[in-house]
Amino acid sequence: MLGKGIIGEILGHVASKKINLLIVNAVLTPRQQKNLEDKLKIKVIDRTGVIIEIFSKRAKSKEGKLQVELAELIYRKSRLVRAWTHLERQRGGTTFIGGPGELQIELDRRLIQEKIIRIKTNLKKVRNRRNQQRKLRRKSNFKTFALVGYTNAGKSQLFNYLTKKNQSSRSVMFETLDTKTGRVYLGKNNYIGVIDTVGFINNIPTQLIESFKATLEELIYADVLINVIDISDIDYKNKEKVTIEILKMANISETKIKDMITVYNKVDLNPYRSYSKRNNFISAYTGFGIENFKNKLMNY
Ligand SMILES: Nc1nc2c(ncn2[C@@H]2O[C@H](COP(=O)(O)OP(=O)(O)OP(=O)(O)O)[C@@H](O)[C@H]2O)c(=O)[nH]1
Ligand SMILES: [Mg+2]
Repeated sequence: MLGKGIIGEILGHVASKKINLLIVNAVLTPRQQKNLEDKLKIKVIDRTGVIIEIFSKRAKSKEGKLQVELAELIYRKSRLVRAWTHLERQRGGTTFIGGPGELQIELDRRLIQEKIIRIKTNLKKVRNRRNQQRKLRRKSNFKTFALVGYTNAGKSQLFNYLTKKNQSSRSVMFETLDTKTGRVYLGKNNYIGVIDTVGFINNIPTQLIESFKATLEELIYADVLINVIDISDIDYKNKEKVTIEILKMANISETKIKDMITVYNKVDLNPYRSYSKRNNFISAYTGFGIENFKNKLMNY
């Protein structure tokens, strides 16, 4: 992935600036990561490693923590397996088979596998509990709308504005990891349920999608999805596409994706452009366009 010239350049920086960690903004195979570490003699982490690290900092609820731990373990396990085959090959020429290092890795691998199974069992309980809660919600006859979109788009801010709840909303990545549900009065005796959930990112590690099944399942059961887009972001069109890709990866049906409502948030950050309230331009911060938007939801 990186040629000799680039490696030489990085080595130069490592030496002259006393760098001790290289972060690669791409997904590395365990082998690539190991080769880089061997060459540079410093720790290397890839995009997946960084994202999982951020997730583990944000996880607060039991469910969130379990899901992140699962992602971490799956990530670590794949690295152990490759390291093991690598060691094995190195020893190929000798008669020394099954040294202590190998045994240790094998043990670690088994421990990790046991832990993975334990966490999956726990998560299954979480999913069952959620199923129960959903059934109760069904009985109330509300339509449910789930907020989806790129991390930092303003989903939680919009959720708070609509439900008058106090879901933490901050300008950091992956502030929300858990789903939260609230009720919104649309007027004329109409209520809906709104769900706030985890944000997405480009090149999301597959381990995370796999681990966040319980959370993402909420999207399968929601009646309508709302894609929240930060229109003040110059890259918003790309992010809109990323969200659709991830929804597909999370097994959301084509029709639900096709019928998704899109809202363009943060219009207050572009004060010199005039936005029409009718075209789902909103600001979850000032409240611009939200009454219009609520009226639209009433007709769903
Ligand atoms: N100016 C402005 N800022 C907003 C608006 N909506 C949200 N923000 C800010 O954008 C940042 C991110 O908002 P969040 O609501 O946490 O975003 P999120 O989509 O829930 O992000 P994740 O939980 O990470 O997926 C926060 O600092 C919000 O205050 C808006 O309409 N205008
Ligand atoms: Mg959020």
